Amino acid sequence: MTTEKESTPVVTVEELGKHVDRVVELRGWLYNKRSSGKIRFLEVRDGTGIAQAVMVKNELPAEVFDRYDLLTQESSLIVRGRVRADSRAPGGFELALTDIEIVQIAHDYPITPKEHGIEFLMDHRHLWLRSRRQHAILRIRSEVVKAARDWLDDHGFILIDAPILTPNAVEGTTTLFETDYFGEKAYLTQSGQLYMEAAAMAHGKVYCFGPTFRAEKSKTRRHLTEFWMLEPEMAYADLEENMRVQEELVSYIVQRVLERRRRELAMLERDISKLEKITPPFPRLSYDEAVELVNQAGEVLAWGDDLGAPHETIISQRYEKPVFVHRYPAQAKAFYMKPDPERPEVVLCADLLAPEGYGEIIGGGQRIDDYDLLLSRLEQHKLPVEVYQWYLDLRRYGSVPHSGFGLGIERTVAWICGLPHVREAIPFPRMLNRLRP
Ligand code: NSS
Repeated sequence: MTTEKESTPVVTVEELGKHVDRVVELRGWLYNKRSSGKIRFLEVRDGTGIAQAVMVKNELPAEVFDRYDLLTQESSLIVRGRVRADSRAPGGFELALTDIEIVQIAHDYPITPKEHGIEFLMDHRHLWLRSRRQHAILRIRSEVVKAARDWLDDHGFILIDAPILTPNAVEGTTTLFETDYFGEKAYLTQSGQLYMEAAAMAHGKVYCFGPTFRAEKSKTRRHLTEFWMLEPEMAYADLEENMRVQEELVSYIVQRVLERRRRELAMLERDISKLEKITPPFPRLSYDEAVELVNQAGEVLAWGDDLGAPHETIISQRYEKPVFVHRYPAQAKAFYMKPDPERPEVVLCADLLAPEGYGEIIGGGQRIDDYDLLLSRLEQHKLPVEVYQWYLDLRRYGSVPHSGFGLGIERTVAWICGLPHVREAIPFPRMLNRLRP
């Protein structure tokens, strides 16, 4: 004989709609509870969502009804009950409860429904992840990564993993995390780019996706010391082609989130109409035009300097779509950027600035393909040429024009979710003053 307990199907909150009028089992945690005398409500979360379970006093054995009193916030529990469609219930379905099993009682869960300060919440990040907003953000992050990878996989790009430990600096030497590698100096990678250039010469179109590290000593809403980057690289592609790929990719990511994570965007009260406008093509602004625009807006920016956060904010607030700023002065950019043959003082690069004041989410451009020029740039930047010999080989053996870019996942997620700071766009942020939890 099978008992009711054994025969009850285990379902998720997300699937409740498929089981209307059937008795099902949910396994999860108590998010909240409230009582109005003979009717009691449990908000049960199971990872896929939160469902309301209704307990009615004279429909339940007293010992089941009384378990309500024992349940505290975040206690783990298994509930069984009949699924009902109810337009008043969050999600449209609720459970008419028939049984509760308590798995563990949680005592004094530190994150209560009252307001907490950001440092307190960050100290409890391992628990804060369970909260509604954080839950929505990380589901959107997961969709952003999946969408980006799907687009690249469907457009002929091959995933090639870059190493984390490396002797090579990519983006300047001031933000390197140094470590000892059996007596040799090694760094945590700042970018997989150089390795992707090698891989592009083997596979044509490639990308890597992984964590990258920069010892950023400034506290801003855009900087982490560990962040995830998606880095496509293409042989025989110029700056123009590079920008076309970016606008297609970014538009696809945004539209996929709109399609598959609408509930989460609503939870975050994101203005969907702003995201619906993200379609190709994106406007293009030369660095020279950007300098003019910034100075007209009353900020000071001298020709030759890189754009800072306030400058990016001014530019990105002018447009409803992400905007490319291209052809920066060589002096403001990394050693590997190819000079514009028509104007060698600028390089064939472009940053993509997200709208609504978000600023840079992508940096990229065409790479130097000439051996002598690359060597002289390495020397000018005082980089140790011997550890770049392998990279120079790419210009010795079948060098071709090639381009690529790096899309910062956290900045992209922060923009799509409408977050004020990148720290909520990554599960466990690492920043100047935060290594824990
Ligand atoms: O420094 S980048 O502009 N470019 C590169 O690293 C190239 N080597 C990428 C390439 O061409 N393959 O960084 C790229 C993006 C940038 O636009 C941001 O979105 C993100 O990486 N980024 C960061 N996100 C969070 N925190 C920090 N500190 C950070 N630095 C860059």
